[in-house]
Amino acid sequence: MRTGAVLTVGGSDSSCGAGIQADLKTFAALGVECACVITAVTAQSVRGVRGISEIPATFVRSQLEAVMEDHEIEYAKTGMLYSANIVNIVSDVFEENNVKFVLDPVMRAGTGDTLLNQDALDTMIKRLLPISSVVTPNVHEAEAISGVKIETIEEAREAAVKIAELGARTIIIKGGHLRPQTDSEIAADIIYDAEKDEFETIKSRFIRKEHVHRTHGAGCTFSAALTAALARGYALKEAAMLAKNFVSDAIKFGDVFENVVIVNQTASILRRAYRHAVIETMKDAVEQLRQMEAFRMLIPEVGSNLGMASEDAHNEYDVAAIDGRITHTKNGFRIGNIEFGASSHVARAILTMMQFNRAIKSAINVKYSPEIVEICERLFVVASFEREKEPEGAKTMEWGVRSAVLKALKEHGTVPDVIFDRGAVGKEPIIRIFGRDAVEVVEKVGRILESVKCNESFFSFEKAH
Ligand code: PXL
Repeated sequence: MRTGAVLTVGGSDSSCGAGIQADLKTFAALGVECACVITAVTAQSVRGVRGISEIPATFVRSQLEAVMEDHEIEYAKTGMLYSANIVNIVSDVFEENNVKFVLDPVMRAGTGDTLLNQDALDTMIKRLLPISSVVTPNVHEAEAISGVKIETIEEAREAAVKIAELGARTIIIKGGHLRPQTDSEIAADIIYDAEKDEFETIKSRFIRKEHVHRTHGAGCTFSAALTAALARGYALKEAAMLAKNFVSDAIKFGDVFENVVIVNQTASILRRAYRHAVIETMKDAVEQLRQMEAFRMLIPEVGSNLGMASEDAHNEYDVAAIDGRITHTKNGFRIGNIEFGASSHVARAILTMMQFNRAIKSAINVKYSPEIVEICERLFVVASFEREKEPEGAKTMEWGVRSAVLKALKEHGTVPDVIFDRGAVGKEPIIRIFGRDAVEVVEKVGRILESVKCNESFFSFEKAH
């Protein structure tokens, strides 16, 4: 039994932004099983291609045969094919096995370096174009294939018709390079269905980034996402829309390096997954907290807040917390809704802690009393800071948490579970309990409350308040 998979045939990009690496990251992000066949290995940095080592065409065939032994190819894509020999081998194998595929007619890297020899282009047009399901040239590639100079959307359509005359069934001309010509804020991808003689246009906003001249990996990412969507059973227009959204996110989340956006295929999907996981964990933690009636005793005047940061957190908006905090009611306490960006204090305490141990992503603030500190000291690693020593202009959470963590690291070799301060004029003293996630933090609260129950002196404290 062979398993289904999508296949990419292309070159290795040592910078990992484009090529086979971009394809595999895209396939992984979209959750499709995959296989890959390497045609050439490039040595490249963001500045350019230093060298290319071609894989012998016979070995490209071996790779294709090995892949087909295990996998039913649901859909394939081709990227950098480099030589006419390789184009011929890929054409032979795809023909023999009736492989449906997206032809991404990669010719040059963004730096201008050649990734397809001239005779290979001729062979690609002659042999691969007519058996492809979709061909996805950018403006430059469409010009090279069709011979039509493209400066307007009308000229892009004219080129698409020419490419169809060469045998292509469906042509998607990507509009990403058209802006300098059209000076428009809209990027339009043109889809031409040759059989129906119909055009569609997918419009989207250009993504603006400061000081950016170009992107690296966008073309490969688009064709890989398109291939995955087609394999999954999307109709062509919807597959193209998915691919377009996917590549837009990959550009938005890409890092800028030397004025080039290195697209990031996984950040957007991971961000959503991380945030979803945080909300689920927060819900569990809140449910557990609700069961702890005695938690009422631990709510400070300012209210309590429970927060948890997302794995990829950069700022307070990446930390979920309780909107409106946890506050006293007549007979118990009330917990607001869970929302990202709902806390400033607890969020900043967590973000500061994460600078020392990225795994500690959650905290709650509770009422200070010497008795609770004593219980914490029996159960956990505890550190403190003194507001009186805070330097002028410092932010309390950042400075306080930082100095307490540094003390704990020095004394215990680990970040603390608990950080307290005794307050100052107009500032309520607070205890903060940290943990890897919100459930662990609430479990720590539970352990404190268990100890409180066994602690006579605390009951007198409770009565007194
Ligand atoms: O983006 C086209 C491309 C395809 N394949 C490889 C590449 C590039 C661009 O740099 O390096 C291997």
